[in-house]
Amino acid sequence: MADLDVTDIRKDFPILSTTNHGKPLVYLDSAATSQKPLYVINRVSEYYKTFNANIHRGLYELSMKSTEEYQRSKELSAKLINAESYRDIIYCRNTTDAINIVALSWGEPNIGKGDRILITDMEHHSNIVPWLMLAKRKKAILEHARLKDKSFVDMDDFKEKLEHGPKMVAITHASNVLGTINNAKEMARLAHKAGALVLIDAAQSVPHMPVDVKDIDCDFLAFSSHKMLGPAGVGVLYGKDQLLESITPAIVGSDMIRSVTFDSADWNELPWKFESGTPNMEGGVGLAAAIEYLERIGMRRIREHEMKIARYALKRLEEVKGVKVYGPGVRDADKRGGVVSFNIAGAHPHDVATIFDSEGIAIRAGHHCAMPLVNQVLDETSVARMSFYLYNMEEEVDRAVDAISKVRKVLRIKE
Ligand code: 7TS
Repeated sequence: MADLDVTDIRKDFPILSTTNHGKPLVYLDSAATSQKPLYVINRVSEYYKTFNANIHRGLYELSMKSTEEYQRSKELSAKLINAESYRDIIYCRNTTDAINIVALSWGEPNIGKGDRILITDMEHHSNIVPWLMLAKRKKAILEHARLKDKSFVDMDDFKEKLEHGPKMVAITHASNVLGTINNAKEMARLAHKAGALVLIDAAQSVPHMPVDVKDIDCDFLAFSSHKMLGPAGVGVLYGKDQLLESITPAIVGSDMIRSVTFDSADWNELPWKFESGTPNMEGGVGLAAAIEYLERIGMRRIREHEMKIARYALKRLEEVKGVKVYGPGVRDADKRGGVVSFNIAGAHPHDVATIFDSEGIAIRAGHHCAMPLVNQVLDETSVARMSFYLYNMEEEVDRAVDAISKVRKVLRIKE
């Protein structure tokens, strides 16, 4: 497989030629949100300039064009994750919203007193809090599978907790702190054997690697457009057709209704029954462009590139004294994505991020919305994190490693 031509790719992203504090920008925070190529920017602009109209409402050409393009976006999303049909693709606001839709629409009528929900110790708040609140409302039990080597889900513990018979197993496909990529297929197989439904938080996997919902055989899967070159404000919830058919939406009104009287209402067909009110039409059109762009490059090649750059970063950081790296090590680089969290002995991660910023380098520091993982498992209050995407280069890792010396100098940390 040919390597990515990153120099060429970078030309598509105007922001990557800007400066930060007078230095060429090094953007290493794509796990928070990705940058956008001109192809996406222009497509959104074209939407506003040439076919902006509300979908499913107008009997005029503009509205038909807008409806068609929105529908096409769903077809592209379905194809990207190998879903059977656009019917199984619900657009919402983001991954957080998608998980909340499941916790409310499926969870409210299906979870009762004493029922169990199983997550893992490496979840983002978005895949903890909706379940925690549901469990509190219903007097249900939220369990979490432990980690092994502070890096991987401990499969013995996971299996043991499956024996408690959870009704829902909700797991992240890729951790936004450790970089670990979980074996979602095997975890889903085990969870189904134990009688549970399976939700995959794919916020950090769909943007970076091929993901196949039929192969994983998950019941639900969630991801966000803004982390995969698309506009913010669009999230994707995939669900198995029959399951979605059987669920009553929790949020109701507007276009999701088929018929209504003062006494009753019934729902539109899938996927529209889960989309109440005017959706983010320009966002949907932008996401379609993002998917086209990603697929033109190829998800497998993007995965290979990120694996290479993460391996390079791990190796470079290993050489620096006093730097602690979290998650799978270099030897397990094939089991991790392009997220590398680290700390420098004697330096608070917020100071690290501020000094990196003065060098033109954007990284994130904090608990990364995974507080139970960072505080209780890693035993840290905060970690610094570099995260890579298809437009990052090894030279940028070098600049980040050089910035560590600057951190030491500014904070007067001895070697
Ligand atoms: N799940 C995972 C694994 C995530 O990394 C994130 C966002 C979310 C869910 C929520 O996505 P949203 O689009 O609904 O916000 N993660 C991060 C991050 O690592 N830094 O900023 C946001």
